Amino acid sequence: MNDSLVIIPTFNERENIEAIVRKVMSLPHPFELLIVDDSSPDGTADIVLQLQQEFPGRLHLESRKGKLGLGTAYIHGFKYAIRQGYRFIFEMDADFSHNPDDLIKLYHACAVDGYDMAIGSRYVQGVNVVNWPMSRVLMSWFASLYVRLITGMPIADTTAGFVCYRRKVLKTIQLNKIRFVGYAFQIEMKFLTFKYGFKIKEVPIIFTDRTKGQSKMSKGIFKEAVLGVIRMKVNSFFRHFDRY
Ligand SMILES: Nc1nc2c(ncn2[C@@H]2O[C@H](COP(=O)(O)OP(=O)(O)OP(=O)(O)O)[C@@H](O)[C@H]2O)c(=O)[nH]1
Ligand SMILES: [Mg+2]
Repeated sequence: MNDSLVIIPTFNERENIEAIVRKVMSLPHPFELLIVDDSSPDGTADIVLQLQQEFPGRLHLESRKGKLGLGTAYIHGFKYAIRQGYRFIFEMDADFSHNPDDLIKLYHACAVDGYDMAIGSRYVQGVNVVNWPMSRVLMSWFASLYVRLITGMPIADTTAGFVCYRRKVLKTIQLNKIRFVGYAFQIEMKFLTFKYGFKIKEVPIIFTDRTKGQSKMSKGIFKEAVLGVIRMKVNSFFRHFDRY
């Protein structure tokens, strides 16, 4: 078994899944991959099952019984990673918005430079987003600013979904207490990592809009986040963040 597990949640990613699996498998570091698929009606999981024969022991699949949200898919994956003993655990999208080559940079930040969390960040050096309409860039940037102001965490890209965690971070954060199920889950993970005093590094990356498959963004995501971030901050006043 290798020390690193990359978790990719999927819902209807038939057009991307084979290419992303092959790309990760071809990287110079022998990453293992866990696909957490929510019974995609387009048959994403069947493609993974086929590919498993080509990459025995390196490509893992967890299938859940319906679309249960990005956050819970990751928590499912994190628990799997802790059980299996991986030391470095990554989050990445299936749609090539995150360049798999950058996994090496995130790994380096944690495994060599000693950080506990490495964030593939769009906003740490200017704005590095390609092919998003200006409205979406602005929305994302202002969302990050809003979160930074409310939470006080010194992170430029608070909603980033391209992350490497050192095992002890995921073991310390009480995963069962994570409130958010959608994209705001990304904010909560960073907030908890920050509150527990772990060392966080933002690594500049270039984020590119998906070219294949469909977006799962919806307005409900914002509703969850806008008030949820305030609630999260208030709740933190009543919680102890001691590490044992
Ligand atoms: N398992 C699971 N995966 C999901 C769910 N929602 C989204 N995903 C996956 O999470 C990743 C990010 O979702 P995207 O739809 O790309 O979201 P986004 O990047 O904000 O939006 P676009 O890039 O515009 O599509 C992708 O790999 C999706 O397939 C879900 O409910 N369950
Ligand atoms: Mg995407």
